[in-house]
Amino acid sequence: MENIVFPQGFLWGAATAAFQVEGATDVDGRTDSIWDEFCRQPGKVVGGDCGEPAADHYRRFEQDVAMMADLGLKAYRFSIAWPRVRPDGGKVNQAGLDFYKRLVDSLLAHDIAPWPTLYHWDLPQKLEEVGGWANRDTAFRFADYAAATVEALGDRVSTWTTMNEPWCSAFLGYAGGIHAPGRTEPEAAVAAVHHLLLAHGLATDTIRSAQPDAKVGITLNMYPIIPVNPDDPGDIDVARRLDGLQQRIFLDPLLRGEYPADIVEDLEPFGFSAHVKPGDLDIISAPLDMLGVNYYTEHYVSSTPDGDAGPSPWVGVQHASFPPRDAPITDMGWEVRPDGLTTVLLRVHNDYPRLPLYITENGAAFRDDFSGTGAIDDVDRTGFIASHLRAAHTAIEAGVDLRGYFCWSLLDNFEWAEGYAKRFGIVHVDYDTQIRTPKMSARWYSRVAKDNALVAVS
Ligand code: IFM
Repeated sequence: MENIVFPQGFLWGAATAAFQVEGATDVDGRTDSIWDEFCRQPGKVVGGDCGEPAADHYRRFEQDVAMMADLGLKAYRFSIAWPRVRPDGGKVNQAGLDFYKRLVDSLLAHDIAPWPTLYHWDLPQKLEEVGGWANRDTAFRFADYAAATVEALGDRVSTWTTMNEPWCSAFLGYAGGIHAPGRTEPEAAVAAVHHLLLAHGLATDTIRSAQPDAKVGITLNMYPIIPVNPDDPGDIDVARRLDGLQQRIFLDPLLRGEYPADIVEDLEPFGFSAHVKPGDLDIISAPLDMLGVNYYTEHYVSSTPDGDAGPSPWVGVQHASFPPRDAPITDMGWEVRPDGLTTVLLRVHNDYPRLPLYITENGAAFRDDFSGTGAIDDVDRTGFIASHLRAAHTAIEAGVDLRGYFCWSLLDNFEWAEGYAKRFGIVHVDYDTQIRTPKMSARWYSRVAKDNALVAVS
């Protein structure tokens, strides 16, 4: 095995999200999120499943935290459920906050740093009923929710992430319709982009006012977007547009204080700039302490129509396609492209003002089988993580200020529109018994975390 050692203090963690693992969706005052409502609609989620019981993390968090400690993890990235803390987006619910206090206390007792994300897609359904993220007011409601959460947990939490992957919330949720709330309204999607960013900026200010020494960041999902035919002007233009919609429409306002001009122009037919009010970009571009990068694969795009693919999440681009190439694929159908992680990290490093980076998600769904001995030897997943850690290390050697890695996911969980069919966990969850079984990837990752170095897969 090559000698790949990570910088001293590199943070090794694992990630989950509230709706994907907690279960207990109707206890202690929690009310519906957009995902509870979306799952009830026939045909939206594979198997017709929902966030119940998920991995029952709400009731089993003590066991899960102890397991993380055994694995030697030093940080846990989880999300806080808005509909627990402010059910229906309204009054503060102490019982909801108390759950997160217990979780955070347990983490601290095990010397695991809590890394909460305030929004991982579970908008209170009542707020959706008055427009959701297409409504500017939702950004202010988010700041209220952030204020209540920071007031309750600020004495125990020092690192806050405002949002996870706003691209998914805006484009999959409001244009593609394949995530909650299932809308296929491009105009609403572009409004949502701006309001999610505004919500991030308002919450950042709220957190800093309440807790001046807090570290604040946001997590984006990033992919190299590559034209299938690099000599075809149509493919090149689709790649430009999609890169703009995937990456630059978030990175530029956050880190440069302006939206990319070409994308603003592309989105004019959908009324984008009408949502941007004086002063908004100053709020959105408040300095950050870190940026979270979620990476899974590369996207190859073409301007050639690929049949009736349904409503496009790519506003204004109907015919982008992602043809399969000659590469291994995961159970999600995603190509395994570790080099793309190096590309993404270098891109942020080179094109934007420098700030500490963390890989806040990376991992893979594969089918897992118990061997005769009752173990799960998930060689594919272990190899996936190893190859991506190598790619991350290459970026560090090239000068990228990468400070940590969170594998997705600690536990098998509810994979959104895919239901429970796809397993990303390094720990297997039997959804009938809720028995947890660390897979080979967990045992291997534990050694990596303890050694702060890549170790041989065995
Ligand atoms: O499960 C999701 C997670 O909620 C957000 N990032 C991508 C993961 C895998 O699809």
